[in-house]
Amino acid sequence: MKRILLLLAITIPTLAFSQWGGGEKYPDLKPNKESMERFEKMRFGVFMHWGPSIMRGTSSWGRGNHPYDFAPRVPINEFDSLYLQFNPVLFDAEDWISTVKKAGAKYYVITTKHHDGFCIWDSEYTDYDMMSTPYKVDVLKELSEECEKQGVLFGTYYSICDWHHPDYPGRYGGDPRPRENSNMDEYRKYLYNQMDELVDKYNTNILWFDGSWESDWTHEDGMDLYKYLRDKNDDLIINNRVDKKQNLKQRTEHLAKFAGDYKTPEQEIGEYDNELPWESCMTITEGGWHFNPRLTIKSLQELINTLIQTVGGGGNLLLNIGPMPDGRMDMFHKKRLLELGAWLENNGESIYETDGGPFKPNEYSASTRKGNKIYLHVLDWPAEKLSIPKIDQEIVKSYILNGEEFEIKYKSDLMEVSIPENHRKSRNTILVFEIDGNVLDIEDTDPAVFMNLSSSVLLQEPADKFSGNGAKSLTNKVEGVPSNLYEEWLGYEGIGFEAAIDLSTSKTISKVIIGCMDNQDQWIFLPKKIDVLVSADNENFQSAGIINIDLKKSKNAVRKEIEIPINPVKARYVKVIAHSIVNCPEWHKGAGGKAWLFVDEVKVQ
Ligand code: FHN
Repeated sequence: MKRILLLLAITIPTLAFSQWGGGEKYPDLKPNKESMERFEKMRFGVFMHWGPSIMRGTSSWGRGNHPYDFAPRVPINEFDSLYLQFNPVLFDAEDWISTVKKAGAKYYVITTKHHDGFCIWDSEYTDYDMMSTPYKVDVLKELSEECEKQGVLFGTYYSICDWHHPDYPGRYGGDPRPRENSNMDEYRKYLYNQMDELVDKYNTNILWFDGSWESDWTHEDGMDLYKYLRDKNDDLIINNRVDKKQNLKQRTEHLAKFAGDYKTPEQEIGEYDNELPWESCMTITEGGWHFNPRLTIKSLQELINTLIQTVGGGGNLLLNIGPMPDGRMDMFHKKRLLELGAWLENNGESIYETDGGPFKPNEYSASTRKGNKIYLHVLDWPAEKLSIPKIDQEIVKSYILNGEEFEIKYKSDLMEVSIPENHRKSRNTILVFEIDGNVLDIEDTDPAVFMNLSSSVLLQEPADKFSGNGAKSLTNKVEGVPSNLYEEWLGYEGIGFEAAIDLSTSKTISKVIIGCMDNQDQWIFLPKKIDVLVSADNENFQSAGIINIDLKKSKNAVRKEIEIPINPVKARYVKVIAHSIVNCPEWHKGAGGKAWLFVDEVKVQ
């Protein structure tokens, strides 16, 4: 254990909870408080990815002979000529923005220039823009004016990397142009000139940067650009992708170093954080940012759950759709957005202007709060009784939003609530707790959980220091993160893990998933094997599934969801045995010493 504690002392830097903003070069340049508060209160925006690449059913990633199977390979000359056929004659800015508004979104971000370099506005600095297409309309101008007219906050996505521009050095898709012909200083001038256009002529409020990961753009560039923009217009909101390290979900430990006003987890719900602003950008389809008719659209339920768990975590949701080559919105995307808007029409008070918590999100619940009200969103009722961590403040009223009052049974440190099935709302039931005071004074607490959903019998006690939330860690639907060894994880030194889960009733099981950590720098390794056994009586168990895991060197600290496939079997008790490698391998710096096994969250499906 000393080794682990020693490493923890050395390797986890002190957290500098300063604001973001200009980064280490401009430490006094803080985000604009008013702009950020207004942005965070909006909670929901619509994102759009649109450009000539969609005529080949792809995005910038389809340009050239690239290594990715997710995008077709369009020869560079053909790709760079698509704009000559791009003629969205059915484009209608009024329809786009009124749909965004009816969706309940309060802000809007559109790709003005993606990695392929094509500009959807009339730029003075290039002919590779909308005015060179057969359509010859400055669509960005129309969208900006329409947002102004309809009271939707207008934002602009801009890719720093530009695989088309002759002065940008980065090359993609086997682009044969010699890097020596490029000139990054000249490209920076081009970029700054286009910033002037987007800010001064198109009145953007949000600079949503992307594509800063390539080495030609430096940390210094990111901080300088942030400073330049804020000097131009102090009200601007600028995301963290203006600088490096933008793909770190939780950049807490980099707060004082990098520039940016908010975090931008992508295609996932960001970690619970009511302190630092963050926004999850997600696609309305199963993957794919630009229009691609082959992609499945997500269900309304999934989108509502995503919105609730994002806002319940203290973040904004930026939901992306990809309009079609002819300028119309895909009718299915539009329908889904309007359905989401109808739900927000009735339930928006539990979303807009709220903070996340105090009950942290999990798979079937999340909470938001504002004024004297807590809104507990229950997304699913896998059992009758919901047990909620008791709060200190007195609850003066409790009712279903737009529904009946309900009773609370107080039990030691829990509040127990059961809502008759016929009173539960479809989509999700929102329980409102009114207190006598300000809900922001309430400490963040554990999530609400269902009684007897699965009381796990932990057969193997974890190490004292890494005992997470005890047995609850296995079934409270809260997932541990690699950056925090303490909160949720159960740690085992030199020994395996074993637990039996009581499903409370006999259920058909087809899959078991266990969360493990691979963090070899901290002596933490994945298990070498996992057995799953099932039983009807918690006495006689028989094997239901097994998986062997090859030991691989890894530099990263990651959470691994290990799935053990099961031939569907009915059982009430599920025993999971994760076999540790026991000793660190000979190639490891702790060769021969005891290896750790960290587990958390056993999901039985
Ligand atoms: O490569 C882009 C992708 O096309 C899309 O624009 C997303 C949206 O944030 N950003 C990059 C991938 O991380």
